[in-house]
Amino acid sequence: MRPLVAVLLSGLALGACDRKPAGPAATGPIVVPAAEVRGRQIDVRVTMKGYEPSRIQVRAGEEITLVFLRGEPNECAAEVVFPALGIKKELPVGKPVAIPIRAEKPGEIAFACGMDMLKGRLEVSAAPPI
Ligand SMILES: [Cu+2]
Repeated sequence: MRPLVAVLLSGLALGACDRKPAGPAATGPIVVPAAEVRGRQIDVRVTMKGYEPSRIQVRAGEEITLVFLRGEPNECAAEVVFPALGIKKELPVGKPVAIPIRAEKPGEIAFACGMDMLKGRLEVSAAPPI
């Protein structure tokens, strides 16, 4: 079921893609204070198309900081929720929000808007052998 949903969603995203700049900071790295970032910074832009990127590859045990930047005022995107991690954050328009995460186990960690309409996921792979 899950792969089918993913294919459908990515098809929708492609169909709606017109690559217009969505205001300030629509491209390039998102800037947040260094003190808010632990480990690898991964930028996620929130647009009417959803989360970009919506699939994020990490390794188990890796420390990452997702930096969300909501680029449009639609209320749908006003918060992001990671149900499995107990994380729920407001995303003010145009203000980057850093969310440090450490995925302990291989698998998937879903995130979504507060209405569960926009969806994304962390794809956590096993840590490489030492
Ligand atoms: Cu929503």
